[in-house]
Amino acid sequence: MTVERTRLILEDLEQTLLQFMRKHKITHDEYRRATDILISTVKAGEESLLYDVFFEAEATDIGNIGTQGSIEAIEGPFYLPDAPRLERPYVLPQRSEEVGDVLFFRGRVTSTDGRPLAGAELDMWQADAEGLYSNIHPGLPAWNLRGRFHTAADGTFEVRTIVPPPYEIPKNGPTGVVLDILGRLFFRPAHLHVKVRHPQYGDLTSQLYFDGGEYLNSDVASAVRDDLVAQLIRCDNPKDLASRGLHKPYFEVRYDFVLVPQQAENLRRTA
Ligand code: MBD
Ligand code: FE
Repeated sequence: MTVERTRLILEDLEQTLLQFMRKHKITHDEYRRATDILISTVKAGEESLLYDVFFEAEATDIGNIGTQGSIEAIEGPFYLPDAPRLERPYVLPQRSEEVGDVLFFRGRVTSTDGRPLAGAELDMWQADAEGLYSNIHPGLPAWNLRGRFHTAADGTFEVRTIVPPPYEIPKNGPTGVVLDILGRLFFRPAHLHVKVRHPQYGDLTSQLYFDGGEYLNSDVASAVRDDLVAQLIRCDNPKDLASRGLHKPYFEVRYDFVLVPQQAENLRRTA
């Protein structure tokens, strides 16, 4: 982002908001209420939640225009860098009795020209069965259900985790207060977050939803896109269970990522 562009956008934002204030004859009390709400998001530990729920999907849609690769999804407020690096066979860090159905997430990472990408890093994070994110919400082990791992020589990956539940926005915080005033639903459909990285390619922030799941059509963050909805397949075949060493039915979800070479990505973004 150049200094010129930053100035242009800030000036337009200023003019747009001043016009909006005149249009609604915003009083000083109303002005102060607005700044109080914005300040209280930080005090409530909802640093980015309010903004991501209302505005992040628009930015990803704009960024996805004309891409040759997999579309981006909203990052949301709960990504943290430096998650644990996992060893094969990959299993997201979890408690010994982690609640939730076992899920194998697998797929392949390729370049836009179809070549499989070995050594691409996947950086995953998700909610536990109660809808809580580790290192954000209290009461969970550090880095629970967060981890980084790599694709194999043929570009494939597989990681074991649990099927996440839908996520409910906290009712008592400032984001909840705003949603309540607007009469909105508080839910996001169940989802997996993942960033995909490779040195010669642009980073991709994705998020996968499950076909047939609740709230796909009423996401409070308006962030579900058809390309991000994957089939959740239930597996109860005794042979598969035995080969996985499992005694209960489990689930599989498959998603293939297409990364755009860095040079082509830079050209598109500045076009
Ligand atoms: C989430 O888990 C999330 O991904 C977003 C965008 C907002 C709130 C919670
Ligand atoms: Fe999330």
